[in-house]
Amino acid sequence: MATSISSPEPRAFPLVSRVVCPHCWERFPPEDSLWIAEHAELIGDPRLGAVHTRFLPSLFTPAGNAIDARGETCHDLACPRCHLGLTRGMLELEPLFLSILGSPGSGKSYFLASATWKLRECLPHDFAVSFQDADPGANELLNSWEQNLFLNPQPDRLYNPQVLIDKTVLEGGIYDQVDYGQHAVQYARPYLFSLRTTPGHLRANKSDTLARMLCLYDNAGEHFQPGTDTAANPVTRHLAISRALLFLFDPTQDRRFRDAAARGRPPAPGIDSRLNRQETILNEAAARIRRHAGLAHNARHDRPLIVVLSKFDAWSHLLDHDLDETPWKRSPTSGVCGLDCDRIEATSRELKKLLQAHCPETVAAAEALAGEITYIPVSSLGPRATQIDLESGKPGIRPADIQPFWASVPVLYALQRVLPGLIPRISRRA
Ligand SMILES: Nc1nc2c(ncn2[C@@H]2O[C@H](COP(=O)(O)OP(=O)(O)OP(=O)(O)O)[C@@H](O)[C@H]2O)c(=O)[nH]1
Ligand SMILES: [Mg+2]
Ligand SMILES: [Zn+2]
Repeated sequence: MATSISSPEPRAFPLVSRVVCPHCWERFPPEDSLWIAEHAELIGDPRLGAVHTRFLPSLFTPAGNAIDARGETCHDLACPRCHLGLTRGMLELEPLFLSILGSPGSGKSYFLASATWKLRECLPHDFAVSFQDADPGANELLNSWEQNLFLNPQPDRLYNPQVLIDKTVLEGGIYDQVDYGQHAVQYARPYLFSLRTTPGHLRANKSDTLARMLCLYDNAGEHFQPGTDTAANPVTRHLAISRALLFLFDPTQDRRFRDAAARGRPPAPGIDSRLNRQETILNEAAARIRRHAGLAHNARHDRPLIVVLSKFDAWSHLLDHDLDETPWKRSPTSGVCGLDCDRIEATSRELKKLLQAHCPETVAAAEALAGEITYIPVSSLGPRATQIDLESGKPGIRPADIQPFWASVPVLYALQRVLPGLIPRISRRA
């Protein structure tokens, strides 16, 4: 039984003025958060069914933890609207939502796994920013993908790509069902990372203002197709509150681009035969953002749009020059790196020309949606990882050969655009 007092001690760390639930996107003051009972007999919640009861506490321990109706000290919080669990960091850090969208099979899940793996390395090492799982439970699936690709116990085996990372399903285990009485709603589970400056950072003394909770979502491509955004299935509504949009455009799903890449050379192994009209995804995203953010029907979104051209290993020869290095450099004076935005933006101009030549309607759809657009090439796997299995004749991926290319750059660039104090850009004059 816990020792109880009626109100908690003041916290040693400040809370945000408004929490944003990463499940249902409700905004509420931190003191409205519910607590999750811990006593084994306090089971049953009107919204979630047979889980520990959610409650608004009146008794707290001296350390500020709520005490449930059976006297057990509680540690976990929940959203007052959807009742789903909230990691404590959501109360302490401003959220930063980034949306990843793209057609089925465009490479979103592979990109997310490669990007987070690379960010874990370069953010602390090069930019003096810690990047950590804010809720290891919530990030479990993504962690297992990273493990399959980068820490695989049998790295020399050739794996079916869907064994390493399965196609993202449209319903089931990776979504949470909430019962609002009259209707049930399915929410997408967020992946949560805390971002904080570390002592070597140029603005380490401003660490509080630059710390963020990065919230990312991995939807199934089908969720971005017209007609799939409903009140019962609002799984893409993060689009409207995202600080930047990452649209994965897969050139290998466009016949004209694919034909240009294949001209005079053998087809890249492992590229499947599906073709998609990908600009429809962008047009639908634009309609959803305008609807949910309350914008006029032809208004441009004021957030950066990053068009991530995926599977660069399969079409890199269409770019005129080599892009071998990572686009950031260490400052000899400060010891931390700055992002080479000039280089990223020069590459973007070349990619835009390439897209305009092969699929101009995608450029037009991007320009109708956003005022600031950057095109960035990414390969989540690198040029050697995908090979044909000689026994089955099917494509496979050998983890030992995975070498992502620019996988972290879209997120680093998005962070630079929305939070320049956190990720500095290289200044040529300086
Ligand atoms: N060559 C190459 N293939 C890739 C790359 N990234 C992903 N792929 C292939 O593309 C397929 C689809 O990738 P996913 O990440 O599952 O695609 P998705 O966008 O998440 O698809 P949905 O979950 O259906 O929406 C994978 O099975 C990989 O074989 C890449 O960088 N290069
Ligand atoms: Mg997926
Ligand atoms: Zn909620």
